[in-house]
Amino acid sequence: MSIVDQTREGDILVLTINNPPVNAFSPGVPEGLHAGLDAAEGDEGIRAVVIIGGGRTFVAGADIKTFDLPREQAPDLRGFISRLDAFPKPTVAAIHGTALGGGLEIALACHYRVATKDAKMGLPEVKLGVLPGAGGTQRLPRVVGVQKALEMMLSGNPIKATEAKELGLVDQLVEGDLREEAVAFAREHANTRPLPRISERTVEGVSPQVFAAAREGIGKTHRGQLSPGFIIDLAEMTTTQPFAVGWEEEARLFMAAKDSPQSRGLRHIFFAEREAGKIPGLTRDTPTTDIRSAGIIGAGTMGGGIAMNFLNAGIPVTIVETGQEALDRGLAVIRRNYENTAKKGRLTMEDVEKRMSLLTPTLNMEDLADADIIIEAVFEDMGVKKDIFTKLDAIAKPGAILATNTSTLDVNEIASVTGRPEQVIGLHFFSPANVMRLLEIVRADRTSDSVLATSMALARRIGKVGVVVGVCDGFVGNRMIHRYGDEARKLVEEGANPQDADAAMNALGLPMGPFQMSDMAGLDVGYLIRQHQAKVRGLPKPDGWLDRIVERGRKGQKTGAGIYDYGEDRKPRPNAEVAQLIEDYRAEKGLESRELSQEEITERLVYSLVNEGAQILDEGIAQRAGDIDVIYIYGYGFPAHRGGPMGYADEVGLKNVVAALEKYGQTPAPLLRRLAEEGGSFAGWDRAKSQA
Ligand code: 3H9
Repeated sequence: MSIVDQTREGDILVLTINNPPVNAFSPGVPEGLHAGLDAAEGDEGIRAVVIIGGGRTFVAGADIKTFDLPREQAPDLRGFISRLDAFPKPTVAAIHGTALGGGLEIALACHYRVATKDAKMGLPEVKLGVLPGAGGTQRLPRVVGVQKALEMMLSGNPIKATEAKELGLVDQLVEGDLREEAVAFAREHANTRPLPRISERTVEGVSPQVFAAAREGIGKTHRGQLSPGFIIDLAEMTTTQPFAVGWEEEARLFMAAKDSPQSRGLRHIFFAEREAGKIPGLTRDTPTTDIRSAGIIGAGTMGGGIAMNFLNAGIPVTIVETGQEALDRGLAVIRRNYENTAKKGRLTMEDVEKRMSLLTPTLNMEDLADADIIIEAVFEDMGVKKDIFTKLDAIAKPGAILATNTSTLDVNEIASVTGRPEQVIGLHFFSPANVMRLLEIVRADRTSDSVLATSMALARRIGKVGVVVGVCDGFVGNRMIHRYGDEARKLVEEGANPQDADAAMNALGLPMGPFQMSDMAGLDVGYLIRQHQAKVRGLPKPDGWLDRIVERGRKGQKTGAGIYDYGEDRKPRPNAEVAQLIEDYRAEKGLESRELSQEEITERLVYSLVNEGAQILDEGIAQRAGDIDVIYIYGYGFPAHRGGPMGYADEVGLKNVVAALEKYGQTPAPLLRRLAEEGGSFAGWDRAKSQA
């Protein structure tokens, strides 16, 4: 089997692309396709060409791994597309699986498109910080209209073949054998002339308002990003310029977007997310168990949110509480959440009832005896957790996974009270657990490979991005956020306003800065942790400015007042009393106040994450720097187009990060210093580790 097979079906030539797993347009594919077109052109007996994908899909687009190659070495998708568009004999794209990015662009340059009913097609380039660069911005609006094309290109989400048929993007849906029907279709249209070329169509009657609205929209959905604006400009050109002009401009803007740090960041995240799913030592053959039922202990905010993930995936849940009132309250919250989603039209009331019917409330822990997985989600107290796991050990069936949702406690210690520590794992959901996509999967010393592999598969099934981490205080995400929180408080001691710190992070693209986030999480949580840690270490009672705010009863959003004030709209507003409290605090402690630039604030906050991240890597708590980036994007709102904190540090240059840390009087972590001295990067460290 060659990378592009040529098979003759009488007067039709079928070109099958065989580049598993997703038939990306990698080196070798254009050569194979050109050879096919040469053959078709040179043989009078061939009247039409069908292009089809071998394996599970059509073409998933340009090969993202080739984006960093010099232009002359990268596969020439645009060159192939130009030839396809001008090809003198009819061409038919036969689509199954997905036709994405360059894949859909190939299909759009064909004269006809047929697709299986379950196929999907889209232009997801925006998710990689680029734009459809092989004619997509010029052809899609000419077929489906500007409005729909903008929607598809700006969201990057694919549409189903059935919708594509209604939009005229697909000429025929196929129920039976795709190849056979595509060949028949090609034969039927073999003599049609002139050939229908999308590039020859015109777009008319589009109000300029459409583009104005789209520009306003991306200010909210893609704040600070480059490529969405380019996409709108290019779509607009379809209404004002001939195809050839838009086609050239598209090439120019594609290169500008591709070579931007934003695209490098997003591409890094694309691969990091996929790498995160790979665990050294585990293979496809590692046995997993099928999770058919779940038990959850605790019907509070966390337990309820976790339950919803399972119910959404159709997995029955038994939820346990200690008192009827708490149980009823927990259930009511779940129902209300679902009903609110239904009000927004994203669920039907039938769906709501179906999900609720999968939920069994109980006060009796023994009812968990049949559950395939049990997740404990009670408050953070080692004594309580040990007590629960001792009971679970007696109740749970053999082979059941016993998971804790602890965000800080030692999973090894929790596992030690059971007679089956190999079945114990940490599953750290992030609040709100039904919304946040991150799941830290905490591998304890004795967690079995099978439990780990099952947990990873389960994460995917319930729509989470699972990342494996090791046991330490706060695991990866919270351990880093504690350092960041400390730094944020110090910035305020030195003279910054809380709103300065938040504004710096908002400018970087984080929806919430450190103090907006603390107010949302509840200031009392951090307060209690600090008090507890001081007590355990025999240190005096903490008395920072933030502690004093909490002691005034300002606990954050939930009390309408924290570092900021909150009204009905939940928008933070600076409070004069807090400003005075901070000023008094500085005066009392003899702290000199100075003006801090946004640059200093940004560097100190982000590099505090990077520095702790490097230490975490060195200790083996995270497997890869890319894993840390995935954690920060899905768990803490770090913007993907910045590449996550570690990717961001790579982009800045580790030497510069070390120099900045030293300038601010901080000690760079040994791994960070070493990589900087070697001229290395975190991405390079990940690569070297994966090859070791
Ligand atoms: C483009 O087309 C630009 C043009 O407009 C202009 C050019 C001039 N390249 O996700 P999975 C790998 S931009 C290279 O786990 P799934 C992936 O890394 C492109 N590699 O599978 C993974 O490798 P590994 C626009 C790719 O079934 C393996 O394939 N297209 C590419 O869950 C399996 O992937 C896109 O953005 C690629 N294009 O999902 C589509 N795609 O096994 C991006 C995948 O070593 N791809 N790989 O970890 C996807 O959205 C999903 O991969 C897809 C399959 C839905 C196709």
